[in-house]
Amino acid sequence: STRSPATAAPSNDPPEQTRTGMSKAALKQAYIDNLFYIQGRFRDVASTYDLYMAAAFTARDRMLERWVESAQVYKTSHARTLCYLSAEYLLGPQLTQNLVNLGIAKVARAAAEELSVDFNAILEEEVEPGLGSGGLGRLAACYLDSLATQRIPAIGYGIRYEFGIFDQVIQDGWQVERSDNWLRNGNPWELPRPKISFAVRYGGHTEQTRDQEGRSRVRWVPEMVIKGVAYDTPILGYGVRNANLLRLWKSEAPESFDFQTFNVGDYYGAVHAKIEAETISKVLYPNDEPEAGKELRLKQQYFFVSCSMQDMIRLHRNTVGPLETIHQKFVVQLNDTHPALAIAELMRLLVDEQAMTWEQAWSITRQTFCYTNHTLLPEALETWSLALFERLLPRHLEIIYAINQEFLDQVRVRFLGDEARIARMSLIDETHGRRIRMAHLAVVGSRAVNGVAALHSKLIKTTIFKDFHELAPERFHTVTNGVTPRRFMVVSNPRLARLITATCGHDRWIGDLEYLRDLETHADDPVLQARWRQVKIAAKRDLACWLDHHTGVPIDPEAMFDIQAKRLHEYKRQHLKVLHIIRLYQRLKQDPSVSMVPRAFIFGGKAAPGYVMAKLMIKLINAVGEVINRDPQVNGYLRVAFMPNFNVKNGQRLYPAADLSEQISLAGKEASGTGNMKFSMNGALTIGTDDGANIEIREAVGAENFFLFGMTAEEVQRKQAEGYRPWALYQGDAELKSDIDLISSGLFSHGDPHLFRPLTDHLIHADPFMVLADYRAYLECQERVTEAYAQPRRWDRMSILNVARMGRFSSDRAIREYAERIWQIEPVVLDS
Ligand code: NBG
Repeated sequence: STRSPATAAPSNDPPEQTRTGMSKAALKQAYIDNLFYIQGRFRDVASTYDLYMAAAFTARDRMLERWVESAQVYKTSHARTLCYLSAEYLLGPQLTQNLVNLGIAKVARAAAEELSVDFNAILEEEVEPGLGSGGLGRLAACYLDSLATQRIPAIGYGIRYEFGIFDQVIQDGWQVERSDNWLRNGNPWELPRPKISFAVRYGGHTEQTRDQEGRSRVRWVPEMVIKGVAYDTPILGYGVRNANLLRLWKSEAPESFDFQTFNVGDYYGAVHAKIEAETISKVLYPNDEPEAGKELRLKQQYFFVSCSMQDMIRLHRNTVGPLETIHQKFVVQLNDTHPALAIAELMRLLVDEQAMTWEQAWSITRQTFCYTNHTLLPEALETWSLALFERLLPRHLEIIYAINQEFLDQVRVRFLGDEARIARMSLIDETHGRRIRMAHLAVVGSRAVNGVAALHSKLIKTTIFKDFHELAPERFHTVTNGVTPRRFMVVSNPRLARLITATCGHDRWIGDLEYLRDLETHADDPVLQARWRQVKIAAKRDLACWLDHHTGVPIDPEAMFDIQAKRLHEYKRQHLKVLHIIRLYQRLKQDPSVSMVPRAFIFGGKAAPGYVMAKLMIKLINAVGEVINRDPQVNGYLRVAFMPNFNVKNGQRLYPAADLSEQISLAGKEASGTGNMKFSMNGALTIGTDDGANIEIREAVGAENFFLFGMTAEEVQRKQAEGYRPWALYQGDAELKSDIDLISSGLFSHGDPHLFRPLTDHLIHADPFMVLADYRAYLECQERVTEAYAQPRRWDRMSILNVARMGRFSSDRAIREYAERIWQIEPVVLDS
């Protein structure tokens, strides 16, 4: 038997399995062992942190077994493999998720409890890797889960930021950012791979040379060389033995960091160079921060893309061999344009370093890449100033010029003499002081381009990529986003998961969400409805308790929980929600006897640190909340709370507790939305515009189970073309006017009429996201919500049907669509 530092009940597993056995006895023994050998602690003196680490390592040992097995099978079967390139992965806490995917969530909890370990306290201890800012990064994390679950061999490549998305605290109603030092206690889920590292070069110049055969070649003489080191995190699938790899790169100074490479004796200069190298993977830039002057961000993008492409070539060499077939072995998916430089980098590696001809390299590259667009907002479309780009990546600029020339020549032949079109399609924007258009590079270098919801995919073909669509319509696809039901149902809402399993008589829905349909026939069953309501109220009680503790706002769990949680952005229109709250407030003040369904308005979300208007919106929400929550005349009916630091962990507290999900972006602006899916899967009803995936959710759940309001994307376009005049709307609607005027009166700002003026003035005079145009429709729709909520049985039925019909919004479905229609990758089954 094993040397055992402490006694647990003897294991039933054979001795060789004590390290990875799944029985309760084996888990207990492993837990005690890990506490001893990894944390150097015995039970009595172990802190919650020690207990968490021991639990994490106990899970990890079991994951590694599957991971190594997967790697072996993938290697020997020469499986076609996906490389998912993303600057962001918003993973969320790992422990429960991994236990669920190992299939030992229950037994592990029981084992911990037998050791008198408070499992919930351990979970609270876990710090989440916030390596993303919002939907895009979270989507990448959901896709990792589903890639493994769908048995698609995949590597996720990204950056191991030392500081993830900032932690948000609310002070005096304002957002204050705190750095997110998520690695300070160590990260039990990652394995450093110091031997997997690549040199990454920056700056300098290029030289024309000739190789032995006399062919002309380009040599890049960089000014700075750093190195990227791999840190691997295993990603388990659910209900399968497959495990995939998330490989994140950390930047370091190269080994040759010594006094030779720098001026002899310049010790401080050498240290400075080391710091500069380490800075590259230091901090995440939220993707809604403006690019201007973000030289470091361009360095980051190139850094991870270069390491990843070099790694891909290395893996191909190790397994398959001839470079000419690399596009048969690998397909690279670009998660937005942040990794689009990979196209130029692969060209450089093939042509300059592997001596391939340009034609062959381009043919391989064009067959390797696929690109997903995630936004139509012009300010979010990445461009880099040519001057900056040239200074940092002189060779890549030449490559981009060459790609552009070849491409534009094709366009010229196809559309004779249409020079305006050439200018529009060029990879270089000459109209705003020469800039490189990353989206154009991504489209030109990819064989498939897709949007993330039906409407969005239609819009990219008619707006930003119209010319490209006319040139090559067959390249455009659509894949509607999805989210993983493991994390967003099983992990975050165990009560609901249990009820669904009991009602359906199986838990197949966890691995195939279409099985939720089995709930449909029970939608009118009063017994299920009663239980459904109990599950919801229990989640609401948990959230109310958390909010009371963290914000001091007491909330009645019986109230309708009306939640808007997402990044703060004008296009998402949190201020439209605020106008609704103010309207209800005024109605109650004017007539205290008016009948009203009690509502708790709960917000959550971070604003980009430099986005002044978004930060003012946070202040406004809190300011309105302060007045309402303090006013005994209304606070039995209305409560407003702002959940600080909305991240994956806190999101998991919100989704189960929502009655109403607010998805109120201006039509045409929200590419898809994924929070909309998470809420609906947890039984919230949606009030939403005709935007993004809302449209498909409404189709799926049935129009009668969805609260639709507002203009369509077409109406928005038409109104904007006609000339939109918010001032007239403001003047023409007495209630709207008085709601806005109440903000500017100073009521919510201790008498200061100036504080919110930038916001109210902007609404009245510009209103780019047409809050005023949708205000009336929104209020009317909210009346319908109130009416429905007042009929509990009707509401329960709608809620059950929402969940029952959400199968389509599993990320498993999305990944299957990518695999079949875009990647042409087959699942690899591991049998044992
Ligand atoms: C976001 C969109 C969301 C969408 C996610 C995931 C960016 C650039 N885009 O609507 O705003 O759900 O991507 O596709 O973050």
